[in-house]
Formats: sequence, structure tokens, C-alpha cells
Amino acid sequence: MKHATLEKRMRDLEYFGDTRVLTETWSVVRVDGRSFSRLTEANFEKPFDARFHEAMVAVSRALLQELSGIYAYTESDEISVLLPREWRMFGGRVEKIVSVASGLASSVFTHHGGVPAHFDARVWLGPTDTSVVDYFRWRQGDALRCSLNGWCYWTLRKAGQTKREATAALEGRSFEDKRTLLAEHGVTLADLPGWQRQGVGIYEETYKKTGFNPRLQREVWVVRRRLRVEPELPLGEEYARFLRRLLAGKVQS
Ligand SMILES: Nc1nc2c(ncn2[C@@H]2O[C@H](COP(=O)(O)OP(=O)(O)OP(=O)(O)O)[C@@H](O)[C@H]2O)c(=O)[nH]1
Ligand SMILES: [Mg+2]
Repeated sequence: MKHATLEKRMRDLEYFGDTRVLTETWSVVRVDGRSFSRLTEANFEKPFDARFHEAMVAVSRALLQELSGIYAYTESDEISVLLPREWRMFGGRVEKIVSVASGLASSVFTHHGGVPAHFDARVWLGPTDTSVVDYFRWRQGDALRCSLNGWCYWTLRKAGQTKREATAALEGRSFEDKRTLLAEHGVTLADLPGWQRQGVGIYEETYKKTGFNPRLQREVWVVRRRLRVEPELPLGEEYARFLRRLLAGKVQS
């Protein structure tokens, strides 16, 4: 068979979807570690591990840079990357976006975390600024809930309870009950580092610095951009205001 004929036959059998993100709509790509409960139990400190978190921040930076994102938010084993509304990389093809995002996340995490790991990825679409603000408040709410549950569960396990006993002890307990339980074991929720409680935001900010202008032969102020890793994100309405400024491109150091 001629090469050109074979080429055509095989190309025709390549099977892919043509779903694309919508124009004039915000997109978020979210990656999530696959089976990380098992992976972290064998390799990382419980309930939270700084080395694990640093690997997640390295992945967030790589995703922001490679996908030209505006904002990355990471908590637990997931990262949400907000893409600009006019974003059209890969022609907006969802299949390409999710495969590139999960491939990149897997390789960067494996490199920085030191254990082979892989991620799944999905795309979320936000028709309005308000829906994007709600999205990130939703993920932050998840972070707060998971942080409290993780701390309670592992505090009980470390105190000698079995998997079943710890799970049963937390079943149906209120936020206040869980906070009290932690306090009884000497853990104050409010004193935990921000990255464990409410996740971390990473975004580009502008800042001013002095530079020498050779034409004017004097020091001048110049505006530069850098990635900022914010471990103490605001909560609630204040977080919403921060996100709205970010969407409007008005975040400065
Ligand atoms: N030890 C440890 N575990 C962590 C840390 N951050 C996240 N995890 C764990 O990562 C897991 C994330 O949960 P999920 O994404 O719901 O569960 P999963 O096992 O990854 O399952 P799939 O995502 O469905 O594949 C939880 O078990 C968390 O406790 C950490 O810093 N240290
Ligand atoms: Mg996971």
C-alpha cells in the first residue's frame, strides 16, 4: 500500500471530539490528583504536608504560564486555573485543553513531589463575572470543609482510633463540634497556616521598581509584572471583592 494511501486511511480513523469553550465566556480548567488519598497516605505527612503543597504550587505556576491563565487557586489535591474570556489557545478545543493540563500537572507534580502521580482535568464555563466569583467561593468553601474534616480525622487516628472509629466519631457532627474536638486536642483552627485552611491563590501582579534609563541618563520608575503566591486569601465577601478586582485586571502589589 502506498504511504499516502495508508496515511489517509489511518488519519481518517483518528477519533477526537470537537467540543470547544465558548467565546466571550470565562473558562476554568480544574485538575485533580487521581487516587491521591492512597498516594498521600503512603508518601506525605497527614493531614497536610508542606512538601506536597509546594509541589501543588509549582504545578499551579506551570499551568498559569503554559495556559496563559489569569488566576490559579489550589487547595488539597486540586487546582483551578481561570483563563481569560478572550482565550483561544488550541482553538478553544476542550479535548486538547484537558489533555495538556492533566499531562503538564502530572509531569510537574512528579518532578517536584518525587513520586509518580497523575491528574484528571475538566473544564468549567462561567457566563458572567458573578458566576466566576461564585465558582471560586465554592472551591474555597470546599477547602475550609475538607481542612476541618482532614484535621479532625487525622487527629483522632493519631490519638489511636481506627479508620472506622474516626469516621463514625465525625459522622453528622457540626462545624462547631469539630472545632471543639480539635481544640480539645490542642489544635486551634484559626492558627493553622492559610494554605491548609483556605487554599492559596496565584496571580500576576504589577509592581513599580526603579530602573536606569540610558537615554535620559537617570533613574526612572518602571512597571514590572510578577507571579504572586498568596497564602492568606481573604474570605467571604472580601474574597469576592478581590476576585472582582482580579477579573477587571486591577490587582497591584
Ligand atoms: N497526607 C496528605 N494528604 C493530602 C494533602 N493534601 C491533600 N491530601 C489528600 O488528598 C486527597 C484528595 O481527595 P480526593 O481528590 O477527593 O480523593 P482521591 O483519592 O484523589 O480520589 P479521585 O480524585 O477521585 O481520584 C484527600 O484524601 C486528602 O486528604 C496533604 O498535604 N497531605
Ligand atoms: Mg483527587
